[in-house]
Amino acid sequence: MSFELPALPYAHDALEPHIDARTMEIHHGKHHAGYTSKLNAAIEGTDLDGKTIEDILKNLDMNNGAVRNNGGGFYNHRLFWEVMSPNGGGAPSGALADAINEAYGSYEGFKDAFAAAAGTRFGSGWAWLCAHPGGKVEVCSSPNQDNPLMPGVGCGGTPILGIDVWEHAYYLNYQNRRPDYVQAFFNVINWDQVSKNYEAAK
Ligand code: MN3
Repeated sequence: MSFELPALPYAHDALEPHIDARTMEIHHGKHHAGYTSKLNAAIEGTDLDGKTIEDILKNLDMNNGAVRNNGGGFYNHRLFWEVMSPNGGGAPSGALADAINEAYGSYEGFKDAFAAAAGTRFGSGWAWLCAHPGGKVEVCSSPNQDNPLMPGVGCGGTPILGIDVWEHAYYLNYQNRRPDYVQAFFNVINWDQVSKNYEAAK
């Protein structure tokens, strides 16, 4: 059994002007495809073959660089495409909004915390909103293609929302202006999907 590159749930240009079509083409068709094929090569014939990606990451040997980088890359980007939508933006609602308000005071408080995590992650990595068992939510960040499912990474919850802050995610359109990209990301967040992820994870 091998992992397959998931199809984008919208057209390459659907997130413009916030994320440009060329970035999406390269990011999905080259970067994510590369992580997927390298993950398959890394697990082929090992005892990881046939396991779910969540199982692989939760029980990861962090010294296994090929699975750490490419398994993380496979999982992280799959989540990333899913939590964006051309009909996104706005604010969370329901139980997720309650949990965000509990943790950060308000949606604006959450935005500040998330943007700070994304903005201060040095070099390449991700910022996350994670859910803990019981329903508490927490913002954290991680380097490279690590994510909080992996042992000892970030806040240790289940990622329900993530933003890729590698330069390949924004450089064509935003160059070095990572904060502008992060602010634009709030306009495409698919809160319906993030709520579903929250219900599944908490
Ligand atoms: Mn990426």
